[in-house]
Order: sequence, then structure tokens, then C-alpha cells
Amino acid sequence: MEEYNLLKKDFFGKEQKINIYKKIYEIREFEKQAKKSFDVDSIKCPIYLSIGQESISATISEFFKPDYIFTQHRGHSVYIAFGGNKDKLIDELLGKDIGCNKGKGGSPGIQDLNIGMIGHHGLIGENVPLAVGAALGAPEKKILCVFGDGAVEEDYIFSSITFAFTHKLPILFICEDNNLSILTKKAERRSWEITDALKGIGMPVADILDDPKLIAQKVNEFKNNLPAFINCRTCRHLWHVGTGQDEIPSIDRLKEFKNSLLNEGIDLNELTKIEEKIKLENEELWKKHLPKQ
Ligand SMILES: Cc1ncc(C[n+]2csc(CCOP(=O)(O)OP(=O)(O)O)c2C)c(N)n1
Ligand SMILES: [Mg+2]
Repeated sequence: MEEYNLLKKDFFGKEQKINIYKKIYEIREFEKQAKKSFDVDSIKCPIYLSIGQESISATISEFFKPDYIFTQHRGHSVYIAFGGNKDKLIDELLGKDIGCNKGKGGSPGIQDLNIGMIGHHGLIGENVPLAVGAALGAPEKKILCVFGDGAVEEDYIFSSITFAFTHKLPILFICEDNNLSILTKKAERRSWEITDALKGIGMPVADILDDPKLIAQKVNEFKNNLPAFINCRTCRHLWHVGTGQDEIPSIDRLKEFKNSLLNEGIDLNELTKIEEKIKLENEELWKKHLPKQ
């Protein structure tokens, strides 16, 4: 895995760091409330939470502004990070026809053309060939394509990505590598890394932790030289689907990032104020939508 090196301060200053922290925190608070609402049966669709993985889309969205976004089933974090409408997301989770996908997609099928986001249809990794097809049809558009480490085992992924490389299609491929396909760890599933295979064809690739500093560095390095592929090693805190937890998460990137900001001299009071504001806004937001208890 690659390490952090020589990060240029001009693209990762205090303002960017705070923006990213805000987004990670905002997504975390949203997801915590989604979990609560699922647990009391207000949300009835199967729920795929992003808790633990928020730093990836939060950081990418600070530096890369795609015209289209193709995601898989774990898409809440991507939707929120890229400016999706949280009211419409809650309504979608509640199955209402005013939801961002008319209440028909639910948690795994978030789609909203207002932000160019095309939702998941059920087949793992299908968003990769779809993203490549879209790029072929509209090569002037920048595309973000996000999928998991399970998806990269589908045969159509490799052929699609290599096709995108041959045809220089401007897609940023992001693998949210939580080391799990439902319950099975990578080591039990395969003996290879997609990044090694893609290096073999000369494609710009990185294999990094989900640390915002590393993601910022690689996105800035690659964003004008697409297609490129970033494998971000992350940690899903809860079940694949649903809200349970089998083991204590090995890392909480939110806490780690906050500690790194404090170590760099960012004021604790400033972060606490940000957190309080986000918490309050999030509570108000959900209150508007949930049935009165
Ligand atoms: C083609 C296909 N095979 C299997 C499944 C069943 N399935 C749904 S989610 C999933 C695991 C996906 O893991 P990953 O891509 O790593 O995403 P994560 O859930 O870890 O975010 C599987 C195997 C499916 N939906 N489609
Ligand atoms: Mg996975």
C-alpha cells in the first residue's frame, strides 16, 4: 500500500480539511439517524449504511466535481457528499413517491439526475460497464464510478476498466475496499489485487487507506489524467445490510481524522461548534419527515 508523501499545502489547507471534516460528520450523523429510524421500523426497506466509510466520498467531493456519478448499493455517503438533497433521500428511505427515486429504489437504489447520480439496479458492479458506456457516449463529461471490493471480482469490471483506459475515457474509478463481500473477507475470496492487474496495463492506480490526506493527494494527482483507479482501504462498521454489528470496528476514520486535525493545531472549540450545528440540523431534518411518535 502507498504511503503519504510530500502533500502540497495549496490543495489541502485548513479550509479543505474543515470542509472534509464537516462532510464526514454530516454523513455520520445522517447515517446514525437512519439506523435509529430503521431500528424502530420507520424505515422498512433493506438498509445499506455507510458508517465507517464516509471519508472516501467526503474527500473526493472536495476536489473532483463529476458530471455523472455511478454507484453501487452503499450510496448514502456518495449522495450526501456530492450535494444530494437529504430531504429527498429520507423520503426515498421512507418509500414515499416524493423521494429522490420516487420511493421505488430505497436505500440501495438512490438515483437523482439533479446531481447526475445513476442508481444501482441490483447486479453488483453493473455500474462500471454502465459508467464506461456513458463516458463513451459523452466523452466531454467527467464521471465518478464507485464500487466495492466484492464488485471487482465480477468479470465485466476488468474488461470495462481496461476498455476505458484504451479509449482514455475520463472516469475516476473508486473502490471502497472494506475487505468484505457481505461476510467474506478478501483473503478467502481471491489471491490478487485489482491495482496490481491495472498497473500491468499502465493505468494510473493507487492503493491507499481512507485517510483524507492520502485521498486528497491521489485525487489531485489523477483528476486531470483520467481514467484512473483508486483503491481505498476502509472499515464498514455495521452489517452488510441492516444495522447490526458483529465486531468492534478496527478503526474509526472520523475519530482518527479529528485527532489529526487537533494535532495540527486546529482548535477543539471550532470542531465542537461544527459538530453541534450539524447534529442540531440533522435532528431537525429527520423530525420533519418521521411520523410523530
Ligand atoms: C452479480 C451479483 N452477484 C452477487 C450479488 C449479491 N451481492 C449483493 S451485495 C454483495 C457484496 C458486495 O460487496 P462489495 O462490492 O465489496 O460492496 P460492499 O457491500 O462491501 O460495500 C453481493 C455478493 C449481486 N447483487 N449481484
Ligand atoms: Mg466490500
